[in-house]
Amino acid sequence: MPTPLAQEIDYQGLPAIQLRSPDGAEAIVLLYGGHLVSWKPAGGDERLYMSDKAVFKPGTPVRGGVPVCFPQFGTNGPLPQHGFVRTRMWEKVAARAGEDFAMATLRITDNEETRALWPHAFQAEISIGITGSRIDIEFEVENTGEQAFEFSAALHTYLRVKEVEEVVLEGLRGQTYRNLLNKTEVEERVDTGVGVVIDRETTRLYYETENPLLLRETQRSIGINTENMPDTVVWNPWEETCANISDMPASGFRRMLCVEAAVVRNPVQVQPAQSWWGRQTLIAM
Ligand code: TA6
Repeated sequence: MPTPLAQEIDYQGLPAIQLRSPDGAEAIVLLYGGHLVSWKPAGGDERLYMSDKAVFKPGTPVRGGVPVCFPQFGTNGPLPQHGFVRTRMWEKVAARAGEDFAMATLRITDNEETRALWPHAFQAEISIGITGSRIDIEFEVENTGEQAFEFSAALHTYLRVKEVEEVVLEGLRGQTYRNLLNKTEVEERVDTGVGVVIDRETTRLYYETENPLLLRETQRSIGINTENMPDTVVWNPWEETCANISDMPASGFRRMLCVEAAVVRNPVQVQPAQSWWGRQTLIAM
């Protein structure tokens, strides 16, 4: 039986926590960004995409894994794209391995720098829990100030796939989505396909999606469940946009599909001393 562990390591020059549950599931989360960079279910291969050209330097978002987007998703507001917590250091709150799991919790709190961008007192935590073929990624936000605030957020999960043209994302049929590629007007459609296939640049915000979603590959699948994160973003840059992303190899778009648990359409409001949480669960099959 593999030795369970929850230990601090160096990952690409950055402090990180490595988790291993007794059944052999493994994960690595960076203190930078509270960013999950690796997940291997028990007895399985890596299931998160990480770009070969990812930059591991404070200030630059890491291309792959699970970036935490908060308190703004995308460019929909005055903040930097996807907010500011993905490019800041978090601190370790807890990390342990038990009889059938391993888990870590990391925290980020407002400071002078964040208040200059977003004038609110907050505490946010990311908790990663692994066991067997399952990973739970839970994001919690507490309002520690005296004024209510509003935010949008996403767990911008980059799933690793063998060949993106061979995958089908099931569970979105009949759901309304907004095509975010159309920047000039709001273009909303209802998905009528049996499954979403990726054969072009795709950036869709699906509203209020249902559980579970299933990302099916030829030989394997991933089940995706969310709680309190009602929207789902599906992103693949495809060839041309990928060629313009400096931290992604030219063929990188073939090895990934982002299926993001998000709360975007109706931003979350948090009153003073109240908190909110959302979760994405992945099950490897
Ligand atoms: O979630 C989809 C998206 O907002 C895309 O529009 C694309 O820009 C992507 O995220 C990556 O964003 P990033 O800032 O990490 O390059």
